[in-house]
Amino acid sequence: MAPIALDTPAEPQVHPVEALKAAAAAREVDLRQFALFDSTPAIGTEFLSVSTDGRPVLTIKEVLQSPAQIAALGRLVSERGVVFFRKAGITPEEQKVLVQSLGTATGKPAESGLHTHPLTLPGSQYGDEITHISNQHILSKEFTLSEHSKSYQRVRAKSGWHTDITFERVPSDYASLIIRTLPPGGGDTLWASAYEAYDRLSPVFQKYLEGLTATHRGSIFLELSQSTGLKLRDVRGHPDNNNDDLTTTHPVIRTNPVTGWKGLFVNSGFTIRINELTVPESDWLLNFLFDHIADNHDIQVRFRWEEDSLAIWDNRSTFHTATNDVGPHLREGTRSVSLGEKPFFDPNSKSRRADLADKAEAAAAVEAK
Ligand SMILES: O=C(O)CCC(=O)C(=O)O
Ligand SMILES: [Fe+2]
Repeated sequence: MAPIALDTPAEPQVHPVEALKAAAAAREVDLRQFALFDSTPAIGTEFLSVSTDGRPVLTIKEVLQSPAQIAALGRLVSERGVVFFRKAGITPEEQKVLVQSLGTATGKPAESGLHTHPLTLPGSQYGDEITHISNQHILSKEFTLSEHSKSYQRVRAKSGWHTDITFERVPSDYASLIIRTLPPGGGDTLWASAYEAYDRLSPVFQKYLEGLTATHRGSIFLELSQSTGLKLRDVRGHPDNNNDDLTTTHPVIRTNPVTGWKGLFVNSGFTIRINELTVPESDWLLNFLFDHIADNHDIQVRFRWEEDSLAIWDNRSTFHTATNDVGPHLREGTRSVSLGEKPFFDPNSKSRRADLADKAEAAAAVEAK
């Protein structure tokens, strides 16, 4: 079966082998020599700001100065889904440099830059390529949540799970977030692994999903544009991200070109339809998959923000959601989103578990010699 790549071009823009070569170069730097821990077996790695066991502390400022460490960090983020730094102390400008360099170092197409959100107002506080995240405003101080709460109301926390900007033809690879105004308590963010969500399905079900494609639409932003009269931005980090219907099609199972692993690529924020199914079948399947992501806390990590914490995630292979439990307190921050390749499914790619098992077996064989 040929790889499923949708819209144009038919072939993936980053060949997995090329991306894996770039990743192999990155492996020369082993970030595991630094003070860190894996948050859960499935997802998340956190770099410590104080070492308790003699391993050196790695700061994100040092990483930004080292092309080899940037490449290694890109690979680590893609493998672990999300990586955290405490006491990061970087500016919104540095967040932009960070995500753009992670993508470039791991082989993203030259045409893919930083995303400009469709509803970013010209002249906005942090420029076009930083999204202002706030529990009191939507995207910009002009849109208060109280005015636009109808489209933004979330009755059940689980409905907040999403992957960023999958309504774009060329969606995101890496993203970074810093919560700069902390509420007195709460406001945690959760991430879930798309690799592990795929691995939890039976082989028959996995195969079935591999043949499907889905429609993604930025409905909430279309509604906001209508209700405010604001024109959508039409060049959004890639020449192909210029459509004003904020609608596109992607494969349901996506290969991450950095790890070569398969992941589930539908999300309750933006995926509206499985194209090959009837509407009731599609609704049933999507609801099952959305629940699969939200209901399994052992494929998730929950992060408690502190002053200067930084999260960096791979949007190709994770889902995330904020926790809306801070009441009247302000919680706000800055997010930068880099664009990657056009999503593709490579039938020769592996699942995370299968690949890790093969690697463990190969390592055991070497040791036994
Ligand atoms: O506020 C948060 O914790 C997450 C917001 C979000 O979805 C994002 O930054 O992409
Ligand atoms: Fe998000």
